[in-house]
Amino acid sequence: MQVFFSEEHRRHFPQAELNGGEFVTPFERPSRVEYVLARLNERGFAPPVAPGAPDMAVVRGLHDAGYLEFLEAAWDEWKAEGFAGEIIAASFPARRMQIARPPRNIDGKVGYYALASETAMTGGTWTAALSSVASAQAAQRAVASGARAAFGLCRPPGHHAASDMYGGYCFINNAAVVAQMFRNDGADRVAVLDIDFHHGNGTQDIFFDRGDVFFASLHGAPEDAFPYFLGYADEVGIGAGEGATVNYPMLPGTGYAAWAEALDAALARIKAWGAETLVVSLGVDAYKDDPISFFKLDSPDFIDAGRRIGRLGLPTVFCMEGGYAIEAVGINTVNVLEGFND
Ligand code: SP5
Ligand code: ZN
Repeated sequence: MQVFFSEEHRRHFPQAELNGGEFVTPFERPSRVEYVLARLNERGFAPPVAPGAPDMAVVRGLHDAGYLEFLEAAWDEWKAEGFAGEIIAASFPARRMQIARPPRNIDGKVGYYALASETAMTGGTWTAALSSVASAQAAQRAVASGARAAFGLCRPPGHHAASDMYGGYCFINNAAVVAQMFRNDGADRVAVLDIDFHHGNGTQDIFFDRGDVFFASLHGAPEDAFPYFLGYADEVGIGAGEGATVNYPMLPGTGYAAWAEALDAALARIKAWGAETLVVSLGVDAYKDDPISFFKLDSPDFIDAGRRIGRLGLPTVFCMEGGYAIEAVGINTVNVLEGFND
């Protein structure tokens, strides 16, 4: 399986994440991918290939124009305002406030476009986000050209990013872009399977009213887990999208038996729906020692999960999402890919 990866991810390395009222070193850090690269190499995968420039037409098709302009200019505007720190959202349009009017002031714009304040941006964030989606796109092209599967080792991740919102460490929705590219290439029905511990709120939101892209997510129940405000089982899509979204929220302490049952249910739904191609949002934060999550999967479970996904028999693009137990991230990620290859 070909792996696509850009060194440009390093340009995104904020020093701060707001966690429990303290600033900590972000859980989503550059070293995460070093462990994945090391394990891929150890376990016989071919060296990763650097992607070319991103295809911005697809990105612009899914993301709001004002949002993309904001991401590109945010750092310059933040500096011009005289702020000394990293970009961190502080003021949000909450209930009954204006959501149709982005403010002019950069501090206001940051809050307008953020869905959470834990994710800081710096001068290199936009470049890194573009390189991340470029890796996803290169993986899609490999599969569109006939490969059974490919892996976009994306960093920063993407599944929390909606058309016009960043947060949860995500800026551009890589998996959504891949799904759209398969549609543009002529696939009538594309499925996104999100196995990251966190609900893929951005992906769900982008495709919620569409009947051509199926979205299935296994995640920590919103009552208990970030992003808190989406991911309930009764969210099933709307309009043409009704029935093309399925959520499997699970409680703290969930182990592999229950998780695998949800995975099988999700895969059965994807199959019954008639998906022609599959995009996997591959987070490995369902791991038992993940520092910000509460499922109890062990490393061998990820091999089994990969096998089950592989048995669907669909052309598949994997996009890296979360996973913060740094050393195990490599093992668990490669376990999924190897299980899939079995
Ligand atoms: C891509 C991805 O996995 N994003 C996850 C973003 C989660 N950010 C907020 C997490 C807050 C968790 N706080 C729990 C601390 C437990 N020590
Ligand atoms: Zn996650």
